[in-house]
Amino acid sequence: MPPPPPPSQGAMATGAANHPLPCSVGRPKGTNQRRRPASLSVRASSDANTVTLLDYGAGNVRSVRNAIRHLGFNIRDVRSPEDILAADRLVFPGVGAFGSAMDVLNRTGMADALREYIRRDRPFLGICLGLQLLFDSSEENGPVSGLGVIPGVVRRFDSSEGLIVPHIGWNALQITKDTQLLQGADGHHVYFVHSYHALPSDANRDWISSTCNYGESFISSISMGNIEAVQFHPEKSGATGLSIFEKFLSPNSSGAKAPAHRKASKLAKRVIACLDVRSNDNGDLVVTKGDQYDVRDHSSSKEVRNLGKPVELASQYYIDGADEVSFLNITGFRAFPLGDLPMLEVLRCASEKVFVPLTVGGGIRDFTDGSGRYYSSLEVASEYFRSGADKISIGSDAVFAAEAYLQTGVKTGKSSLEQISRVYGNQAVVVSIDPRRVYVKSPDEVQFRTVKVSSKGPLGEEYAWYQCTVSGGRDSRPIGAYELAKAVEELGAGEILLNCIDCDGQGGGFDIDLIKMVSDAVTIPVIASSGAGSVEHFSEVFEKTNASAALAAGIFHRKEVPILAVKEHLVDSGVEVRMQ
Ligand code: 1PR
Repeated sequence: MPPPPPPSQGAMATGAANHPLPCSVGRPKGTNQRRRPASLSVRASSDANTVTLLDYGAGNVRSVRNAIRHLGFNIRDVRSPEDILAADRLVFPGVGAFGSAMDVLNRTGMADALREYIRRDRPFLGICLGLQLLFDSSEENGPVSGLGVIPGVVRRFDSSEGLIVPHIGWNALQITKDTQLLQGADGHHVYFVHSYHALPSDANRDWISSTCNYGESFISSISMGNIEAVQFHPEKSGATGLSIFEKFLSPNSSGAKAPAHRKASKLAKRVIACLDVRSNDNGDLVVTKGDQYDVRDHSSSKEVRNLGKPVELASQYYIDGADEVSFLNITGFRAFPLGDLPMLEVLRCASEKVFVPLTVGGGIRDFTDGSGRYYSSLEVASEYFRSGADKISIGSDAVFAAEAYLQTGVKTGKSSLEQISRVYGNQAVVVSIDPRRVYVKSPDEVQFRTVKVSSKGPLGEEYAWYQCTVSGGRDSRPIGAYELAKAVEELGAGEILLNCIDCDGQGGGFDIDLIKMVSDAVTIPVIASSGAGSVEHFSEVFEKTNASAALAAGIFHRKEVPILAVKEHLVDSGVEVRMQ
């Protein structure tokens, strides 16, 4: 298995360059031709149809490749500095940490080639770290010198006042310069994931084409002649992002987005569609859905409920406006996940069609297979990233890591959580918590954090603590959701997916007591999950808690509530969301 990329400060952890089999899902039978979007005309020469990609090997840029191909273009990879100078159109999706990226660019002679290419004003699009590297220097593990094309410095967001860092999610651009690239993007949200940002100053003012506000104003894009760069991820920004990409790849395209119905002004609350995936009794990989984690039908057949095909549903939710899609391989704890090749294929195919972030979880842990071969959790996660995941989610293994940490007070650096967040950045690591409510008469009865519950327990109990479980709710552990959340934040989690077994599949609303307790306790984003049954449940969770996102499964799979209805209701309730 190839080695993983070096640490990433904020660039997305994306899948690998190539995969062996073309994804046939959704293509005409008997062909693996990619479908050309209707808005693109057929190009006369193959060169006009080819874009050069600078993937300097520090990480995986699968999502960028998928977006370029989706728009009907071929990719030519840079192998030497000469390839940069020969490019007609160059895309530079920076991945990894600033310092290591500059090391590679300097060592290979690509830094000089890039400077020369930019000096010649040749078409260039930098993405995320690809924007930051243009500046004089970065404070990331530094100061470290950058390419020095644009005056200014790159600095970390200041979390000392409680600002949630990394900046993850859909935020609004303040467009300051009339550019072709951002035409039509005004008023739309685009997807950011980063901890460092370039600071606007008098010296770089002429370069700035948009800024964004998150705690402070930072540079979200630059434009000068043919040189463009964006801090956000157009390849993960849905139709708005693809339209921006298309305008760079095909400057005469009419890929302009329609004006936004409602103007984006700040970081949006996210609505996430979740697909619990497992094999049914016939061995087919299906999307299933449990009642309090029981996914078998209550009829005499006791079959695993089958609510659809994973790639088809994920693609539909993307079209319907989901801000993210999560796949949870719910039996991953039983078997070796890398043995589950259909799951990896699902991810590969979904990532070719879904241009918003994809999370995958289930079975991320160290594993020794039948022949004695040892696989680290990092290798498992790397395979998920290579297959198209932007984030991975850890359940059971994070509980064991947190328990050990709380017992000893020592961060060993060896847990899956610590290793994966060190290598891919904490923005790429979600911890999924599966707690069950335990009522108590008084907080003194337990050593774990309790809440005064909104509805009393069966014996009139006024308090509850939330006991964490592993193996899909099968085994209860001696740790509460509050304690777990705080511990995993310290160990490097970038986000928490907060389920509640009691509410799962019940449609009675999110567990507000639990979500408020946890989202008040941590400074990383919390995704509220389990129990959504109506649009009002979404506005309630955003009004009463600090959740950054709300996730639902059953109501979307059973087509009871469309994603659009959720978003329109949130807008009417004064909650900012991304509208397509
Ligand atoms: O422990 O690292 O292998 O990860 C396993 C992952 O699989 C965990 O994220 C765990 O939450 C999930 N999982 C395991 N068993 C089940 C099950 O249902 N039997 N699904 C399961 C968890 C919960 C939610 C669900 C929401 C929303 N599903 O993700 O989608 O509760 O549902 P709703 O809107 O219908 O109420 P590991």
